[in-house]
Amino acid sequence: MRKLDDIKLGKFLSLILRHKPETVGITLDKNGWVDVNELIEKIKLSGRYIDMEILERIVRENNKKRYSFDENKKKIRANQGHSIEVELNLKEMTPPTILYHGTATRFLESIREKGIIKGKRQYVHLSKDIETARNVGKRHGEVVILPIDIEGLKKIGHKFYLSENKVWLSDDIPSKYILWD
Ligand code: HQG
Repeated sequence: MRKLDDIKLGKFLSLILRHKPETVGITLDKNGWVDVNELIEKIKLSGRYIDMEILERIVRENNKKRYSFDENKKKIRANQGHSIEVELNLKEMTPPTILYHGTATRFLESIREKGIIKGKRQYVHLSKDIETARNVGKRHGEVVILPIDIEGLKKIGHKFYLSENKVWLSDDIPSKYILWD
């Protein structure tokens, strides 16, 4: 069985818990949870070593706190970032006046035209500070930070949610609520 480091195993967990659980023959329940023992067994069957101690360490130490156990540590799920449909039962929250979206310059023309869209994910991801937004954006190329007019969006009834690991999530953002200059 292959022994992966925690970062590689964490990425594999993201694939399973957010995008393609079928990779290891798992289905998530409607709230995105999966049984911990089943997850461990199925990952092992895929040829990668994992046990409860490793899983607990990843949940505890993952740099973005991407995963959570339920209170009995019987189930696990990703806190956000899903491309498959799951109901996270996120609480609607009021964000600060401005949030930031980090993206790449190559997307700007399209964003100006269509606004910020969810694409494959369930929500648009927004950051509370510029530094976090920069880290999100630079994954895609030459980074650009777009401040978002939260007050304006609130006036039109736009909803915002804060994930367990403090990522602001929202629906598509029309171009006119991006503070372009
Ligand atoms: C862009 C990571 C063209 C959007 C991060 C982004 C985050 C458009 C890309 C989380 C567009 C989608 C999410 C439009 C939006 N035309 N491009 N109209 N509207 N885009 O990865 O926000 O490490 O799906 O700007 O830290 O980059 O996975 O979203 O650049 O929290 O935990 O399309 O993923 O977290 O890219 O990142 P993504 P994102 P994890």
